[in-house]
Amino acid sequence: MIRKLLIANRGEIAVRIIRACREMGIETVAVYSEADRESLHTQLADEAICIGPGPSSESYLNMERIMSATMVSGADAIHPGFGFLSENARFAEICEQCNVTFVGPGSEVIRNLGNKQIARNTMKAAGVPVIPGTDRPIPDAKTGAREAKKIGYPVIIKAALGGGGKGMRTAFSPEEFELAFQTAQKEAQIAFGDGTMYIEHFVEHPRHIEFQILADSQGHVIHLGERDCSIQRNHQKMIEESPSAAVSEKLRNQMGKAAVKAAKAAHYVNAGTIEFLLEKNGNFYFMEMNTRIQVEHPVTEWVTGLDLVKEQIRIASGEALSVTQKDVKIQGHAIECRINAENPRKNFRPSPGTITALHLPGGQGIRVDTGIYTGYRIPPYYDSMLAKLIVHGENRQDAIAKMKSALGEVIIDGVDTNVDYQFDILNDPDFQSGNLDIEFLSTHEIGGVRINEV
Ligand code: MV4
Repeated sequence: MIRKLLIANRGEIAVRIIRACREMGIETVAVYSEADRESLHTQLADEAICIGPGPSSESYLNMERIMSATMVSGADAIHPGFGFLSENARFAEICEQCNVTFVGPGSEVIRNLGNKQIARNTMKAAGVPVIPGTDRPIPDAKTGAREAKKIGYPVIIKAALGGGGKGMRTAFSPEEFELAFQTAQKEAQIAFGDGTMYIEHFVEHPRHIEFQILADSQGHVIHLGERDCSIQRNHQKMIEESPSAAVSEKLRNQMGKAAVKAAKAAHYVNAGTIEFLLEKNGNFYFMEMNTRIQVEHPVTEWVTGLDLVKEQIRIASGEALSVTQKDVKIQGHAIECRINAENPRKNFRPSPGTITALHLPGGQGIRVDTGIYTGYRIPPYYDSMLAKLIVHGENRQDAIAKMKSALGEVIIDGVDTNVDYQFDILNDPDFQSGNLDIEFLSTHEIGGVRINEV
């Protein structure tokens, strides 16, 4: 039983978690930095504890301070949200040692899935399709070049502790290999303190399709269908939708089965996400597994009718899943647009400042998850996402029309936002026909802006 839960996060996801707890009768403790004294999550929680100065390293990333706040408040559980400490195996381990329920999988599971090469090998052994590549760490460029030739060009060189694109380089020919390897390895060494590398064949123009799974401590594992997250820039997703225009009922069943197999192979418990690359011909491959609740979870909530944060908390309390696989029906179509304080015309430069006027859309089939309000001052320390606008329609076309209408209503004065840019993506003929892949934003001019290839 969880009586009191501490939210080790800020912004809209902290608010989202507080709301789930309130409905479940669980007391909430917010932690906040000095820059978040006036934030919505600080005000909405039953209790709030200041854990340090604005910079994340001195507050939301500081494990000692968060554990102190947990002990002082008497919270019996921690929800880490996303980002910050959410996928930190050491933090989950400290929770375990302190007898605090971590809302997420066990620390060993987080550690093994955090190593992308171990994860790849686990999935391959379990029969989940992986991209042809190396099964063992590649120590140097010379060994790598030999392996790359066997795999076949183009190849992608990845850091074992990578993810989110850091420590990753492509090589389209043997001539490009050595420099690509050295650059990727140096970056990995600096970013993760570990230069362990592996190599895969580089899949060109795939979609990013991820499957939401739920697994309870009794061994039940189900999937909740897919999200298409192909519209992204610099590994930051911009629009997510469920279902994907590229996934038929038959393919959903195939990929869903693989996702459940992947979760079981990892001994996974709680909510998780299996990322796949999907080729035009329907071939799909495991890429990585995320062990946190994700930003884009609301699109899955809307097409399945489930509350994923409540499911996470129930699972962490040792309860069984509230549904079985055959209860899961995908209904209608949901789209999420991330609204960021940034200027697309200035290379998406973040735009902190004060919100001087605000109107957010509403009405049937429209949901806004946010922590902003009129007069809110956006601190410069954290990421630029201000709100998530989520719509639900009977089908993809209806959902697109609803999203365009909703985006058209948004007023956020005082800072630059990507709202108009989002509107222009939804207006694009290729987006509308579902003709998209992970290169979409670098192969289309959106509102006069084309994103440079990374
Ligand atoms: C790939 C790939 C193509 N082929 N692996 C991006 C971050 C990390 N999750 C792995 N990533 C990729 N791995 C092979 N073998 C292309 C990407 C990739 C990507 C994947 C999903 C969404 C956007 C992306 C943008 C660039 C590269």
